[in-house]
Amino acid sequence: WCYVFVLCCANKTLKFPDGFRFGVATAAYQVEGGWNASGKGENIWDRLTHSYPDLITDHSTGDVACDSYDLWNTDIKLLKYLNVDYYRFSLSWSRLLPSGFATHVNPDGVRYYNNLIDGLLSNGIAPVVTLYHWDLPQPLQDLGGWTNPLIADYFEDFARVAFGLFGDRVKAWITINEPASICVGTYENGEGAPAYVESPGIGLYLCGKTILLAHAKAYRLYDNEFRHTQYGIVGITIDSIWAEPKTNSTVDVIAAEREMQFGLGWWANPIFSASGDYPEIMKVRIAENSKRENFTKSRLPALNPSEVKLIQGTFDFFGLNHYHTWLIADHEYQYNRSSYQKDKGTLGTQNPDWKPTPEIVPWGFRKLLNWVKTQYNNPLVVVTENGFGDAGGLKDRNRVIFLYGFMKALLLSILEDNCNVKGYTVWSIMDNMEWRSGFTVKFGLFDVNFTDPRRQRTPKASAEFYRHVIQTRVLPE
Ligand code: BGP
Repeated sequence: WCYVFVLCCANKTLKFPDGFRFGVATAAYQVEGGWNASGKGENIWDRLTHSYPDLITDHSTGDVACDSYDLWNTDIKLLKYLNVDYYRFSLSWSRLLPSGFATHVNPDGVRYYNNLIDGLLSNGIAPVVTLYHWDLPQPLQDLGGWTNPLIADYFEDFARVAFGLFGDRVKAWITINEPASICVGTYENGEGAPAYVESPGIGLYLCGKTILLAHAKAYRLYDNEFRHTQYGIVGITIDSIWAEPKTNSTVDVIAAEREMQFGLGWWANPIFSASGDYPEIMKVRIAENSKRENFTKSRLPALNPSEVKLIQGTFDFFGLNHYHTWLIADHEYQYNRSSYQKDKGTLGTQNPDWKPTPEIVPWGFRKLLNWVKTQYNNPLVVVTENGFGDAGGLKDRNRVIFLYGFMKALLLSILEDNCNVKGYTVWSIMDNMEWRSGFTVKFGLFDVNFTDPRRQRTPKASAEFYRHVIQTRVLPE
């Protein structure tokens, strides 16, 4: 409460521009539960948590999670309490299309999302819908997942079903959440499902091309078949750290820029830049390494001119997820195998001296927003995720410090740097199933009691803080 007090009594404030929007986010697998309810098919996170429990920190699953499958109405009450402008959630592909293919649509899945969407709208909250937030139907993984280019076509089929069913009421769509987490996480680090890495340095780039094509196909589909009747907007959400050079040596400064290009430019360059292709530095370095490793062709699959044409310009906004700043140094890896790390040639560390924790670096966020502005001609940016993870508790002081700092950085980027940022989304409205960390890491504005069958939700200090910011639309200077 003292934070709210500070806000009320501050005599100098910074005001968010008119029309600026505030929201919160979740993802289907992390909150819904109902993993096999009413016709839902199996997805890769169901498979991973059931078959390899040791890979999840607390051996938990998302079988029930926050039980939003049953408690969606309670969630709407929380959203109403915060008074957010919009709620960003994702569709469970296998709840709608149990086999992954559009051959059969599950009526109970449709009913579930219709209830949620209608409930939001009748409470004045706009639905912002992510089509894909990491829960690929298992049958598609069995075909190679995102390394198989055909998945882009099945994704397009899924998008057609979603636009057709919900597009009369959903006016903002995010095709794919965090391509880097999907491709690097799955096919390079094994952090994501299915948690095995077959071909480091190879699979992730195949995945990357499929993701770019999948996004572009869904965007073009909306343009060709839905935009003229539905009048919505479609974008992709890209995650990025801010890469701060570890020292001011030329090699570290170049390495930090390379880190940005390999992390964010990989996706944003083909979609948002005039070149319509991968960043030059990626093309050059991967081609050189591939040659040394006796490949005839670069491990980075080329985008041919018709693919460039398909992908380029497929955005109505730039969805940006941001959490951390890293100090980046130039680094040469001595592996004798292919590797993304070796291709990138960088080493990241966090600075233990950053206070109150190395995770809270608002100035990095401001630099990132400026970098996006400069690189991609000041696109309309919606921050689709930003938040702080801790071990839990209702007095979440560090989360309040985090949110205050990052919102202020964002606001200054608008007011002083002319960045075109129109929305801010907190990850997450409530504690949820944090992937491989299970329920050990909490990101919520609301606490969820996971031992209570009713999954009681309780506001934390950060919920009161965010609510107050939304109400007043100002921050103290
Ligand atoms: C994002 C995901 C969210 C959530 C969040 C947690 O990358 O889209 O689903 O898991 O990360 O943040 P962190 O990356 O700090 O673990």
